[in-house]
Amino acid sequence: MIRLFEQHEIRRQKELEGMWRYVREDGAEYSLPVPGCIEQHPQLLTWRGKGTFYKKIRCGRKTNLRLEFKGVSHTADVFFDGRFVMHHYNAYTGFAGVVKDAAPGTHEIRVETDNSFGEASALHVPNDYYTYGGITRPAVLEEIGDLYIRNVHFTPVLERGVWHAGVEAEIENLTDAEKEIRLEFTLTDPETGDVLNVASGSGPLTVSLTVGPGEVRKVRLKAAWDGVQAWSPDSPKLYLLGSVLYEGGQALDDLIDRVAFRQIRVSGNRILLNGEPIFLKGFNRHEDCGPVGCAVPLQLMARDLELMREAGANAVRTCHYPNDERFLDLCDERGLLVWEENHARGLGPERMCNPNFDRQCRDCINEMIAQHYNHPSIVIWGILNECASETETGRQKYREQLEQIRRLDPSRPTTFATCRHFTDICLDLPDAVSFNLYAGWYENVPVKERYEREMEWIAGTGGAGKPVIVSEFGAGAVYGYRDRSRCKWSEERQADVIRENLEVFREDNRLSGVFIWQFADCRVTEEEWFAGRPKCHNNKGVVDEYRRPKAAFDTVRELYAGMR
Ligand code: ADA
Repeated sequence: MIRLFEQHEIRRQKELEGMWRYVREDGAEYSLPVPGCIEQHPQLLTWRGKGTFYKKIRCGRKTNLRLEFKGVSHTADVFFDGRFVMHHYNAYTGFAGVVKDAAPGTHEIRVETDNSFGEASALHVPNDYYTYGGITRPAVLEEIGDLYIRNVHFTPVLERGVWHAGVEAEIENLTDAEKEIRLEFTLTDPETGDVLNVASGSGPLTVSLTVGPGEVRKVRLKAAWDGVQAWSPDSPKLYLLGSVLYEGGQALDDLIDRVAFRQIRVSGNRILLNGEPIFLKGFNRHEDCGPVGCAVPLQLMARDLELMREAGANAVRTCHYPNDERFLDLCDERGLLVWEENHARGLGPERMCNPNFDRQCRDCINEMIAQHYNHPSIVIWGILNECASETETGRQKYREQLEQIRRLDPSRPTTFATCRHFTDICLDLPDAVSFNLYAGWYENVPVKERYEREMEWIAGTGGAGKPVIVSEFGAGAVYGYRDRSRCKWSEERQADVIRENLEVFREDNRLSGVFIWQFADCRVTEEEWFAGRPKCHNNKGVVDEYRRPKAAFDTVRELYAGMR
């Protein structure tokens, strides 16, 4: 399943799930599931490198084909019948390409993949999580005509108590001729089937336009709608935004997305959702789940959200990369608040100066925002977790990336999680200040004291007066290891550390949110210092990699329940 709702009634869409042939660079052959991680295969448990996926598809008639991959780890070159279609880097964002005039009959899709580390890859590096390999998220094949809708963005705004929304669509003309078209946008309540009226009149919102030969044309409209119900964590009301493209009265193409009316902004040191302050009680969550690796299926995503809810959380941070859209769809439906961030973890000044760093970050941000813009659950964009925000080189990159985000989406606040305690020089740049603090774990000091020093320091920086979030805190425990001495790695010690932290944070009105590191244990790369982690896992999950709750799970449940 690609999304949690149908995206097309006109365009034909087929998911390319199933078994694909996979040939490793040394010639070894396998049959592997898509979506899936190569590491699921017993002979590929720790294998890293190049490999090629093959799939035969059938075309019933002559048509243009749009091929979309939601995630390939981490570099992909796609070919159709041997012809190059597209190149993409980064496992955590999708990409698409068009093959014009495919003939009826059998065709071959070939995807050359590479998940190795090296100079060409600035963001996928040995890290405190695992870079799996394969076609790890769904892949889709669509039949499109000569004109199609590439994307539609929906921006809700509350103006003098009335809900308006900006609608911005991107249309591509694949022909050599100029085309006259009409676009129609409708909002439907998915539960009742009722169509919402534009406040200024009845019927859908429409616009006529000309699209030049080979042009990608953008069009922007704005309207107020009647009878709108706002989206909030308690009442996550969603609507279907249907966009239809007509040429000469004939419906050629459509795109349906799910949208909602909600507004998020920062005022002073508060984050406001529809004008009301919110407090984020969250978990950091990696996409990683025992034997399925990062290719987490829908039922396990849903289970993760059930467990988070059971623990009393209302928020999740998609550390340290954009997530599978089905997870975001679930958050939209359940009213969970999401901090989504671009892909980068712990890159020092040297790695930030990799010649590919800027471009790969820019692409990741462009794709993350283009693809996830309409999710109401995303309330904050993050960048560059624990990178070199204490250096001038770092500052320039933080500034550029935050500016890029604001250009693409001024409707959401921004932040980044810093660990450059007392040395960070970038806290004036984002809308909210976030810091990772491991008092009681890496720093063997009382939490209260350490936290107060941090807050005092922030108050004297460019971050003063902004909302403050503790973006990470926690401790490690090996599941099942109980010890009455409460020693390191015991479940007891982890529960103690989390308790001490939450007891301090819950008393402090200055905070706008806290995110426990982390929801579930995840696999780490067996290289550099990460190899020292017990079981080659980051064991700070309050559930283990099989989602078995540790003692800390109940501690979180108890303390989150009593927090505002
Ligand atoms: C950092 C980092 C996380 C994780 C954590 C830890 O704060 O942001 O990705 O590595 O530390 O467990 O040490």
